[in-house]
Amino acid sequence: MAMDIVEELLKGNVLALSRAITAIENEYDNASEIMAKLYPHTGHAFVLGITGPPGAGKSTLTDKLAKAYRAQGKTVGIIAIDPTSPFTGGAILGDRIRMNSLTLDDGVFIRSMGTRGSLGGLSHKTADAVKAMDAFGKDVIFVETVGVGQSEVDIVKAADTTMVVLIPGMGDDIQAIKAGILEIGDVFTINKADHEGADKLVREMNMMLDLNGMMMDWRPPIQKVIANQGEGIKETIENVTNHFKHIEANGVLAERRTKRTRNEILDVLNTSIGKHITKNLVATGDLDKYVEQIKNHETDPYTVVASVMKKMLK
Ligand SMILES: Nc1nc2c(ncn2[C@@H]2O[C@H](COP(=O)(O)OP(=O)(O)O)[C@@H](O)[C@H]2O)c(=O)[nH]1
Ligand SMILES: [Mg+2]
Repeated sequence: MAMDIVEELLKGNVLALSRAITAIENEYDNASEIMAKLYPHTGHAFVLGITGPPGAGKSTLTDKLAKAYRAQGKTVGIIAIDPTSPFTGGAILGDRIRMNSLTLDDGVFIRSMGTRGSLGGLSHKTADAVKAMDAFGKDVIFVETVGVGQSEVDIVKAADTTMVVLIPGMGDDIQAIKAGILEIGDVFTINKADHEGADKLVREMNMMLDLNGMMMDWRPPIQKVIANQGEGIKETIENVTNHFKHIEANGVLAERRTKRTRNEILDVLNTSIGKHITKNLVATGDLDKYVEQIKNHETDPYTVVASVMKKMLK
């Protein structure tokens, strides 16, 4: 039984959506074809990136926000990225428990993507998984990712609006991640406002944003939240909605999407060229030949690559 994944996905078959994302994640041969067929059906979903340090309450917050969107009658997709675990276990299992109440709602689709030890290619895979959910018909898609390093910045580039979640008591950590969060945060959430130091953190964030914000036409709002008690959720949704409306009106959304498409072409191109050359190198036995030559100190990897490139691009 060969099920037509794309046809079934577009009909609303959850298993097909699941399989499509598995194909994307594992780079199966049919992944490109699936994406090509899904592409015309994308572009309707609102994509919300949620990032911040581990344990900040991102999953708890996602659970509450997702429920609020469901109450508005919107369908929800959630992609939880876990760069720490080489397997889709551990923290993801915790996420599942945190989002437990959602798993019974068939208007919500939750998918975790492990990085299997490397973040390479993950931003591209995440973007494709978002598209699969978009084509499936999800109205709002969450991308939850840990941290604010460059890899996470790349991942949240798939988002229309990015929320950075911070918590009190991070001490000097906030200084260290300052540059990263100012660059990517459209909306800030100070979660665990039941803990001491929330107001201080809000003040610090305000100061940072004021210093940074002279030239910005969007001043990222800062909202105190107690996610596990559902406090500040309504305001957070409002902030997110306002941001989306803002970028829709001033053309930034269109700009971001154009940039994304541009990067996508380059990404796919780089990957395909890389794969093509690698395959060829292995199939012809040239790779083994080069390894032998390097072992004998006759050449080095850099010279090898230079000559391979020269040959391939002729
Ligand atoms: N005190 C307090 N704990 C919270 C709050 N929000 C979440 N938590 C708890 O913080 C822990 C980590 O939450 P989680 O959502 O898994 O964080 P994530 O790693 O950012 O996804 C869990 O035990 C939550 O119950 C909050 O507002 N206040
Ligand atoms: Mg989480």
